[in-house]
Amino acid sequence: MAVSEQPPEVPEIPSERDEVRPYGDTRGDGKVQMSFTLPVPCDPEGRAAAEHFVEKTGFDDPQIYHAKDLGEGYTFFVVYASTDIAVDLDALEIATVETETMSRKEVEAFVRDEIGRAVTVLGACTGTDAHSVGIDAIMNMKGYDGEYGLERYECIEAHNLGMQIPNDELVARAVEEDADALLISQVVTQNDTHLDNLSALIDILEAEGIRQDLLVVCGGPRIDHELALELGFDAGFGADTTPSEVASYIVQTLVERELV
Ligand code: B12
Repeated sequence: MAVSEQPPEVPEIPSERDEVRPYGDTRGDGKVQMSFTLPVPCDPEGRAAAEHFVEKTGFDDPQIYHAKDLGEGYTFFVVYASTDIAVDLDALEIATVETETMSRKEVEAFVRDEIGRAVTVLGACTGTDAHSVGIDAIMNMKGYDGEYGLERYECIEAHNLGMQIPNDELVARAVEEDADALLISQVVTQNDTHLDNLSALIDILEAEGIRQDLLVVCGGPRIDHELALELGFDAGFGADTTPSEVASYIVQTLVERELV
């Protein structure tokens, strides 16, 4: 049999920015894997309920790949399904922090040249939230993801107040230390406690008449810049933020807004 010299036919790959769909087996097939728990027993009726639920949410062709009986009449499902819905990347309007990220040494040189004194930064995980690992990652000497935290920066006087810090205590410390920037971490979002807590902080700063005198930045895995702006913060940082991104934002914005 003669060997064909023609290369094998490659299916056309949709690459348009307005046709972005989930990828499963082939580009653009719209396959999605989802997981959820239903208050149903792990039996044929329960499985049918899971498939029906997925169809009602608008997905086609649900296929249950995993069903785990959790006991007490509850079942955990992993379901594969598909959708025709596509995202148009050009239509997205995204609020992002736009300062250029500098290295620690560059931040230190910037502060030396443009500010001429150390910048005071207070950080805390506030309210009832006890997840201190995020704020520690940004502030602690030992840092995060191969970078040192703000405590290591010679040009930053960093005070990490820790977890479960009441808003009014943080504000009192901010006044006492004459802080240039506050860093607030919120990880727990159950019952929207983070929204209430973050808004309450802005209210206190406004009531004290100091909101405009300093930068107020929040962060956490479910925080983004857009949400932060809506809540009256100057900036918001989400998952995988690094200390240098935060330090760069603080020092450049302090200069830009003539706060130092
Ligand atoms: C460790 C942990 C705990 C530890 C916390 C220990 C500690 N000292 O921090 C303990 C055991 C105490 C705990 C308790 C609870 N936890 Co917990 N916990 C976690 C876990 C496993 C990891 C969190 C973590 O350390 N991430 C690593 C850090 C580095 O990531 P990060 O926080 O996102 O931080 C980064 C960015 O977000 C950003 N960032 C964070 N903060 C800030 C701030 C600023 C200013 C900036 C710029 C950036 C920034 O920078 C960081 C570095 O990139 C998560 C699940 C998970 N895998 O995420 C659950 C999780 C956060 N916990 C959860 C829950 C529900 C609880 C409890 C309510 C459980 C309970 N029923 O008791 C309690 C609440 C206690 C309380 N009062 O807050 C839920 C939260 C659900 C929600 N959306 O609200 C999660 C998501 C688990 C889950 N899937 O249900 N928890």
